[in-house]
Amino acid sequence: MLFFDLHRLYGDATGDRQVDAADFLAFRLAYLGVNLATYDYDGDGVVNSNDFLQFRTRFLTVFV
Ligand SMILES: [Ca+2]
Repeated sequence: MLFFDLHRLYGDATGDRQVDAADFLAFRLAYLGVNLATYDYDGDGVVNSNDFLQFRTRFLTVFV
């Protein structure tokens, strides 16, 4: 039997099931215009304070 464990946690760019400092570094790069798709929470084409609010809400969250 195949089992696929998929998860989606906004902010977890590294895919380790937690939103931590490494993800914050990636968010900062997105804020500067690098890799926008990962952190553009509202899909408006920019990473700005609205997206940061969503990131901050999940910061230090662990997906179990
Ligand atoms: Ca956005």
